[in-house]
Amino acid sequence: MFEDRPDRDVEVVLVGRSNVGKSTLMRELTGHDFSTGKKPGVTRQPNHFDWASESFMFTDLPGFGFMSGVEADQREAIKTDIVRYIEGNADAIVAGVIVVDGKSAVEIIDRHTKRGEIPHDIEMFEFLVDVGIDPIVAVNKTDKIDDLDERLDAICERLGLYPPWQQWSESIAPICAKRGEIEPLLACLRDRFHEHNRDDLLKFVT
Ligand SMILES: Nc1nc2c(ncn2[C@@H]2O[C@H](COP(=O)(O)OP(=O)(O)O)[C@@H](O)[C@H]2O)c(=O)[nH]1
Ligand SMILES: [Mg+2]
Repeated sequence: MFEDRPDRDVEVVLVGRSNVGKSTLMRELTGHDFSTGKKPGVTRQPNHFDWASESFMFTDLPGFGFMSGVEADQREAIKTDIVRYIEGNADAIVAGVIVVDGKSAVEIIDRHTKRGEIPHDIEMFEFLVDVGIDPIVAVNKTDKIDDLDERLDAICERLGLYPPWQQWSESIAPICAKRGEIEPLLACLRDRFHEHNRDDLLKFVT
């Protein structure tokens, strides 16, 4: 189980497979670089970035799914930790952001589905809904995608959200974390803060 969670009333969590750009996005959201000195994709403990004065924090949870050099049972243990963390802190979590690699997400989802497995991202989406957290899907690496609208429609379809994706702009946020183009996600976060009557926190997502 993860330890050392700062005691904060309001939290935004980032979840997603390894290498989708969570740490890069975290850097854009907080201005702090968490990747220094660490190999990408090997974070096994959450990275918290918090403001004690506001009782607010962003949390980058460890990656799930395939990671080279990590055994299957270890991956399962990380996933269990993530699920328990979100369940245990659901009251504080005002937004759960599932980060996906827009270029490969559909292919990976379909590969798992063909094998009769529930794809990790779909499972996480449904899990967040179950614990009362409306998921936001941040579709990252849009710089690598030519047919963005089609991709976003395909992602919506896999999530059970009826296309076109523009109907779901409160839940689907195309971003390019590497270039700092994250406004669609910030807009989603502003919505969630407002819904939770926390307009005082809007300054963190402008
Ligand atoms: N092309 C592209 N690459 C990105 C983007 N965001 C992150 N990356 C790259 O994806 C790789 C994994 O990023 P990282 O933030 O470590 O992913 P994490 O494992 O989910 O934390 C790195 O090489 C990043 O530079 C993006 O918007 N576009
Ligand atoms: Mg990372």
